[in-house]
Amino acid sequence: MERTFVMVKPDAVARSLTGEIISRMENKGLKIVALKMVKISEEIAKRHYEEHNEKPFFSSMVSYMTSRPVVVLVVEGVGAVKVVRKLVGATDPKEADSGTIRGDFAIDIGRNVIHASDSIASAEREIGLYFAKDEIIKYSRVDENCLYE
Ligand code: 3AN
Repeated sequence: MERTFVMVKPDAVARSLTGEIISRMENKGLKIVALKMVKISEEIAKRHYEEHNEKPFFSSMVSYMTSRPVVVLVVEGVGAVKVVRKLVGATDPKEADSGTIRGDFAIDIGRNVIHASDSIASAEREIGLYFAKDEIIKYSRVDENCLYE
């Protein structure tokens, strides 16, 4: 089983899209193993997006990410990193396929409703930024025998 990190971004929380976005992951067969609402600090936002710190949009992105609450999750399943990225769609919502979360609910790259880790290494780093080890819960979905061969 693989784990990935997901954030329902401030725009999506403010638009009451949290339930819809989480439902798409649950319906796919992924298991939520950690979840909380947080208002992130500037320090965490800067660490999260440190690879973009030279980009022109960095400071406006950090102020946006810290302006309102977000919902952070750890999601588990076979191939979870890739599976969630496919559910999320392309970074620019104008390019994202219909049927994906960004394709269906966003139009502007600076308000693209969701973040999901792009690799197993990023997932480990990002999970560690937002969650303590004891916040990740082991349990079974009752439909696991139907979801997996
Ligand atoms: P993804 O979130 O799909 O992994 P990244 O890592 O390239 O995409 O970008 C991280 C975040 O930076 C995006 N989710 C988006 O919110 C923001 N971003 C990327 N490019 C732009 C841009 N040109 N203008 C504004 N924000 C951007």
